[in-house]
Amino acid sequence: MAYRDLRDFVRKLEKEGELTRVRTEVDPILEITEITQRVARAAGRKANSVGPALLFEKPKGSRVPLLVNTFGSVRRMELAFEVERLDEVAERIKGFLALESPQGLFDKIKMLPKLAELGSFFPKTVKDGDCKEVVRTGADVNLLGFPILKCWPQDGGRFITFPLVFTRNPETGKRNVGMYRMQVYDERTTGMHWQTQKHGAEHFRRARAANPDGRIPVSVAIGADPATALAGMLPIPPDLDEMMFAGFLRREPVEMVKCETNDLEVPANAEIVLEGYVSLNEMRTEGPFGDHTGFYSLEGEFPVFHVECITHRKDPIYLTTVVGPPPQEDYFMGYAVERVFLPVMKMQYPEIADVGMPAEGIFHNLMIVAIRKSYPGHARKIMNAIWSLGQAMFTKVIVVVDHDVNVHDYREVVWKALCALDPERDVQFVLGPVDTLDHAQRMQDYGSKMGIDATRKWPTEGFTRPWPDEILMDEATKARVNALWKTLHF
Ligand SMILES: Cc1cc2nc3c(=O)[nH]c(=O)nc-3n(C[C@H](O)[C@H](O)[C@H](O)COP(=O)(O)O)c2cc1C
Ligand SMILES: [Mn+2]
Repeated sequence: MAYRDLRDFVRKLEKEGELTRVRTEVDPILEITEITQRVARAAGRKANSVGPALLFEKPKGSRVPLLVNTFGSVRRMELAFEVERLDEVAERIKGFLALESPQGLFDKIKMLPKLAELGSFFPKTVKDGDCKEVVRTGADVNLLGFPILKCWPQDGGRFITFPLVFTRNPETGKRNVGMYRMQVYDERTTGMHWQTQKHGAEHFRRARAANPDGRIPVSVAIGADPATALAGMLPIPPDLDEMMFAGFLRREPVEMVKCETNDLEVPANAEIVLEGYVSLNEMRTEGPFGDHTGFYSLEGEFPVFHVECITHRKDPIYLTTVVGPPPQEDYFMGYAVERVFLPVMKMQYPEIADVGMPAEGIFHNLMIVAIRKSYPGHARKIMNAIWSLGQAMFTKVIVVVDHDVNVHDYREVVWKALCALDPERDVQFVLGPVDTLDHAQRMQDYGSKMGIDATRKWPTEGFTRPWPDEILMDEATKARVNALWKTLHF
């Protein structure tokens, strides 16, 4: 059974010993961040987590409890998707992808139950929802009633860090949901930090081209059942509905309810909903913000979100996350995405054996790709493929290794990749779109990327010297020493 809502997941985490309640009053201004950092350090790296989920029951200045670190471990990501291993989600996706192009009648018949199942994941519109237990309009609209974090000392203000931002493509009417941070300017105004290449920004640009002085309706849901809450960060193609994908993940449709003051729909089980609009002719300075790069993202000009109505549950939980020097909670969200979408990558590029993205590579800075190389230049073909694959376009450094390198063992990667290099020959630079948050590039959103071909080089690639074997002991010697081992008293 899918989680009904966020509190249902909180109950599950508590039962599994994955959640700690903090009953002392703590300030959402900086203090909660410092506590999450200390909890993460105490957990250490070995536990594959940044410590337990934390429910702050008494954030200073608000009556609303705050939930953070919710998804900060591999185990909690598995609990969120209700699987034993993340690979199970990947297997399910593979099952659906394999449906493509049936070969004959038998294949077509076999497809039907799967297609019916797929249909059953579509979001369902309902008349009412718990997110509307309290409806606030007019003077009653006040964001400052929620325990919104100021995360780091140089942050430009308080930021809503775990929102689901709902917009519609003004041309196709298709829904998008993105997780874009929102700086709180005052009781009813925030920034809207959708980065240039993201779908919300594209909706904004298309609407502005048609009507430069108009506005677009925007609604924001905060806190929902885990699959729905996480859907905003999924790197899926434009016009593919994140709410459909959430339904797929939770194996039950997401129930959507129409907003009070605009025509958008939001998850009925949300904890808090902000309804309003973004003006197409208004930009405002946003930032700085202590970001997931471990550095501050500097001030920039971004659109402004005006809140006209707030609805929430009687006793809402405010869901948030802290980003900062890696690893933080978001590393585990990214890791789950990497595992879940690997089969999609492999479907298109079967030569890909595995992909590894170290936490310190902050998603976009480093991708290690192992391939089963089968023709000259194959490693470079894969680099170009990755730079053209959705948000993987941002990957600053791609290291391509042979399939027998374990991409998750970074020591092995450093050792073998560096041994395989003739740097001048094996490094490829390209220009193209880069991550908005990349502060080292010559300009925002546009710059360079690097691919390293760290595969064994072939004669057909112009390498005519012999390539040495890796040192490995022979089996016969190992067997003889196995027999001797106990007598050696090590
Ligand atoms: C914790 C966290 C914070 C994020 N903040 C932002 C942000 O402020 N702006 C942004 O454009 N993307 C942000 N992202 C990444 C987007 O959520 C992600 O790229 C998503 O796929 C965007 O949705 P879209 O493809 O529908 O535009 C964040 C992701 C996470 C996990
Ligand atoms: Mn999208």
